[in-house]
Amino acid sequence: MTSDFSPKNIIVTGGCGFIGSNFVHYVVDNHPETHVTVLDALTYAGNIENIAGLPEDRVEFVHGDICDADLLDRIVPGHDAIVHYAAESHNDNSIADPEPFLRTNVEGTYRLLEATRRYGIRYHHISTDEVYGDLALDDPARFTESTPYRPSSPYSSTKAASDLLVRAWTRTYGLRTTISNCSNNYGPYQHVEKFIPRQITNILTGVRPKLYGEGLNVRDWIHTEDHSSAVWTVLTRGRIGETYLIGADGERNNLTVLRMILGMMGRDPDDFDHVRDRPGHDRRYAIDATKLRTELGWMPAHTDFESGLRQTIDWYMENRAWWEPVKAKTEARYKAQGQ
Ligand code: NAD
Ligand code: TDX
Repeated sequence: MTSDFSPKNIIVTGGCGFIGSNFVHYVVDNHPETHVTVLDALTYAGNIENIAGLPEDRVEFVHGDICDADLLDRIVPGHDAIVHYAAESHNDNSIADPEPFLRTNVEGTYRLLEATRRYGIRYHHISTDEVYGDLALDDPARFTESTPYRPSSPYSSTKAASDLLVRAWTRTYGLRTTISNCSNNYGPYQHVEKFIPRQITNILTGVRPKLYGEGLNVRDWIHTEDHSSAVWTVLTRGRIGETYLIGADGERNNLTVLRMILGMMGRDPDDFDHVRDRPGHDRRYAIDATKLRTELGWMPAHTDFESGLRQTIDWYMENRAWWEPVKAKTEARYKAQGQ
């Protein structure tokens, strides 16, 4: 039995990041009865522009840290749910310096769970398929909700730790929580440190795209709007204490995606550099979203990856002012790492 929940006033942590801000837009566009309070520390990955122009009576912005328990005591009362997106999210950064990942992803989740416990509200936890480690390229299997946790990187191990905190707090203190683990997102507002925007903006700035190793690693791509509709579905109709995997059958290897980008931007298919591989690089992620589809009836809308990618390229071409200020710094960081 699924339970129906109609949230009126939610806190979205990390609502100025890539996926969080897309979720805020999704709620504003599709659920007029719901007010959103965005809580975001505006780290290097957060940008207030991502939620600029949204109606003030629908969205309130609070600049702050999820690790700040006093701040949570001030803002959580009066809300009926927390949807927790805030995180340090980039694997390469976690390899270079794991510490902020421990703080935000583990301690931050703990602080939010404690606030949830104090005020008795609902909590939805945003997580990743990377908690399950990786699959062999020729393995017919995909991840399901019962796949054992086997994270590989500092990033994914802190996300796994945060998922386990949610489960423990749910069982021990009876918190009303749900968890979703999603595959690789693409779409507008993604930071230029990530694979797809990095390659698009490299081409736009005259830098050759950079492929790690041979580029045979497989990622399971989903448009970020489909992630948003799935999270809304789990928040409002998911069973308390349950985990739902989110994916849209979008497996492709990195070389294929890069060649699609090169082709769409009028470049030669070999116009890129192979660079140093990521240490511990996960080979393949693949999601089986049967539970979400059959139990809650969710379906993705963006099933054509090619047209989603084309729209994403257009977005980066039309929004240079959004990414140009951080591009050179991001590439300098990669260059120092040999990537
Ligand atoms: P992002 O790096 O683009 O955004 C993270 C946001 O969190 C930023 O706005 C940042 O300012 C904020 N933040 C960071 N530390 C904070 C703190 N201590 N207090 C308050 N705010 C803080 O990340 P993203 O790619 O949008 O990922 C969002 C969530 O989705 C993460 O939990 C991530 O693990 C998860 N996820 C991401 C993907 C993906 O493909 N990017 C896939 C599955 C799950
Ligand atoms: O320049 C690059 N060249 C390259 O070949 C970069 C930045 C990446 N890659 C490869 C590494 C991965 O195999 O592309 C693939 C995708 O890389 P990322 O965009 O860094 O994503 P990934 O490491 O797969 O993790 C993403 O999906 C799961 C998100 O960043 C995580 O937050 C999410 O949990």
